[in-house]
Amino acid sequence: MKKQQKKRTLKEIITSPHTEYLMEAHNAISAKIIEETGFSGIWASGLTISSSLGVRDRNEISWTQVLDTVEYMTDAVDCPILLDADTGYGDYNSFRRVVKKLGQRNISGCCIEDKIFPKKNSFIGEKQELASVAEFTAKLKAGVDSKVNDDFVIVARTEALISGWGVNEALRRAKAYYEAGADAILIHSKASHANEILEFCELFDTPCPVVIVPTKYYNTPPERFEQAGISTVIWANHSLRASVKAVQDTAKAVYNSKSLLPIEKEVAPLTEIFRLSGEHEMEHIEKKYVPTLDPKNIIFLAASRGEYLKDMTKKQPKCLLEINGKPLLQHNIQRFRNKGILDISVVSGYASQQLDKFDVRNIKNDSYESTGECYSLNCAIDQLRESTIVCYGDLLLDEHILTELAKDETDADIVLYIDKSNEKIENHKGCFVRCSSAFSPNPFKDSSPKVKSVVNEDNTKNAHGQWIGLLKVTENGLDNVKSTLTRIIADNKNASINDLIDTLLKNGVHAKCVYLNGGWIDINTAIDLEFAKYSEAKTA
Ligand code: SPV
Ligand code: MG
Repeated sequence: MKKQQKKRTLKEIITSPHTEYLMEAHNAISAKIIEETGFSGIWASGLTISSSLGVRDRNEISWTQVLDTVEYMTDAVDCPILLDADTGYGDYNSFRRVVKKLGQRNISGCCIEDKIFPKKNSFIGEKQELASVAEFTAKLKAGVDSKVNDDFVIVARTEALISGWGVNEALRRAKAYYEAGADAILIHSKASHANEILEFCELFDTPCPVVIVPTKYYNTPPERFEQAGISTVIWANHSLRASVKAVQDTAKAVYNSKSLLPIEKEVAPLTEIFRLSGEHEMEHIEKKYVPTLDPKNIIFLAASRGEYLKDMTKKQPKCLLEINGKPLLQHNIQRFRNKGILDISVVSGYASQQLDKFDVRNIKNDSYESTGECYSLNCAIDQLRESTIVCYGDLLLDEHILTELAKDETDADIVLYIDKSNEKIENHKGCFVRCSSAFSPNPFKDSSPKVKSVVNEDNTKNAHGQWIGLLKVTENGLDNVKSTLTRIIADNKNASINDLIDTLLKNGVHAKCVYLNGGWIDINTAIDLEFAKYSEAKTA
């Protein structure tokens, strides 16, 4: 498995000679936005992760729930994340496991503060109790010993100023934490000016990076921090606060107007949400892993009445003959849809309006009585696209033939489905053909036979088989098939698909032969229909 490498390590950031800036995020989408804005890294804030989950900043969620959240965040970005790990979620032993797990999950570092578990947010109440230096340094040491990689950063945060112990106590603690192995010291303050922070920086004569959180002394110009040699500034909660305000304003406007009109232009477009969640990658990923649905669309040629069926097709076309409670066309529609071929056209002629009720494209050949199959196919020429199946509307195909169709990949121009039998079938319209080799059960013999020529009806003994009434036009052959079709019907409006195949083969088209051994019925007579009912009942 490939391990995600961060663009820069958190260690590089905290030890850089310039002041660096981290901004808060509380979930993956906010992390992504912060990274794209250009921030060196992300502060995964305990306060905002908790409150975005609707709970208080008092260790109300478990540390594994924090870990899960921050894992989504780190997966979404290439910049490092510093997790606010509160007090380490317990004693030194809990912290050992936290450090190990964070490292394993590709979080760049964590910050722990010298308060007592369960902690409270620094801006709540006064004089919060601090952990002893001995206890906290032991916890730090245990964390340092549990790092799973050397780049993992442990920031030690002292709340000495927050709890009112003054700069000297903060310095004493910071020095001890550094000596215990902390990679940086976070000195926190809730004063509205930066005086105590700047004083701390001046007196802190330890070669240890200093991190600050100017939530309350926000009016200090950034140059002051830079002059003071501060390593890293954290904007600790502003993504959440910005989104809370934006959601409140939007919700209010929609609620009051009962309309999206006032806000539609103010909110991020949906395309932006798709972009942030990485939707664009799917096109490439789908190409790599999802087998293309080949073919994509089908044209049924179903214009004829089917006069051999006499009264049965007096009021309806042949493709609507009922087979075990369902019209033949419905059987076909369902079967092809199940194979992912959703784009279905039917060229109708006799009683064409009866096909309107089906959920397919009904293309009417109004001259069906005086024209042939090529003319019908030409009526659907706009639907003849790369990888299109053309199928007689009176064919009923076994499941295995459809599976064959769906998986078949080829660089041929057309694919012809050929039954290996050369026995004449009464009224079946498909032509007899010769191929580059006869059907063989030995797959090594000729694994890609080609159809070479159409054989005269009177000489079928020479044929390798007969075309069943099913073909596929591939991307390679599309232009050739279309132009040949146009030429043929300009000459002869009654031309059949056999004529089209014959002309294409004579012109040297590359026609792949897929041999079949039964598994299809061309319904032309009452006997065919009974046989179709019988075989459907058997497979149902
Ligand atoms: C946080 O963002 O959760 C912090 C910073 O710890 S503060 O809220 O200032 O304590
Ligand atoms: Mg916090």
